[in-house]
Amino acid sequence: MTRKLDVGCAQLGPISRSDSRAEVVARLIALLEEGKERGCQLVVFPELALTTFFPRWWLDDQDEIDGFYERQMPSPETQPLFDRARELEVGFCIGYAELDESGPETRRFNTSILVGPDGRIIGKYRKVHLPGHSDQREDWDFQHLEKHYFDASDTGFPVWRAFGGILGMAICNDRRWPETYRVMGLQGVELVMIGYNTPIADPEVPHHDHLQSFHNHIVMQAGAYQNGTFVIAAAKCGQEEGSTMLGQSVIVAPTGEIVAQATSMGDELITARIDLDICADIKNYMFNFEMHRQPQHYGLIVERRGAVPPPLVDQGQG
Ligand code: CDT
Repeated sequence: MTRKLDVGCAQLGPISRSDSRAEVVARLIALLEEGKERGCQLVVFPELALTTFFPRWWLDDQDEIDGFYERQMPSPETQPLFDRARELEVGFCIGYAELDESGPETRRFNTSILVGPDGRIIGKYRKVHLPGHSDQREDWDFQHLEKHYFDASDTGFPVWRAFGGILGMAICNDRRWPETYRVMGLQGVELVMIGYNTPIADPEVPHHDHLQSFHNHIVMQAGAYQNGTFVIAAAKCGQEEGSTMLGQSVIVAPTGEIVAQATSMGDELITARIDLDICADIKNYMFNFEMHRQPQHYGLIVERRGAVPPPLVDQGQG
């Protein structure tokens, strides 16, 4: 049985604060339909793909805040996307803000789901690495308030057998952390689906703004290679409410090579035929975990959170 999969990475241009779900869902369906025309079996959409990237603002109006979250998935507004996926027999992965009222306390997550070609949800992932800050920074043009708007993940990094392979998800800042890929790599992941919203201007380190694209790609190329997995990463990009968001969505091979890359700063579908069997070239050789890993030396990775340098000692003259 062949394990070749035709995949699409659906980059999205800006979404305005005032855009309705219906307007956004129409754009997603257009990309899904283009994916079908181009032979895709699976299309990956960005993080928080249904709304503008609202964590850039400290908002006071609770009704407006709640309006950025989904209380159910699919909802009446998003159902057309699921229906179209089922009609086209194209699966998808999509990120959204999730409001979970199933327990005693309301919880809010930065979430993504994997949907099969039958329109049914296969798996759900809730973002582990929430970047930015939780306090208001009034003097910044754009803040990064994910720690304010979202709760910590309770999913970890699961993987699912789907589309003939082993698939996992990560969301934006997760892609910068080697642990993200390695935890899935240890479950044999062959395709990691990522959505991202990365503002180019970072008020903490403005002298790094010119490195955003370099950092974006280097982390995913390394994660792919070191774990022998494909990566599909879809950006929400362009001038969104005055904030310039990074584009350059990519599909990365297990060798670390970029096999497709978006060239616009708007809605754009890039595609590739990926052969999941080539993951084994890496998994069975250079990064053969069973043969070469030495976990007895890696304890600090899970025991310690922050770096603790050794104490300063007088090293004498000799
Ligand atoms: N959405 C998201 O996770 N964005 C972050 C920006 C971090 S700047 C505080 C990213 O890693 O791209």
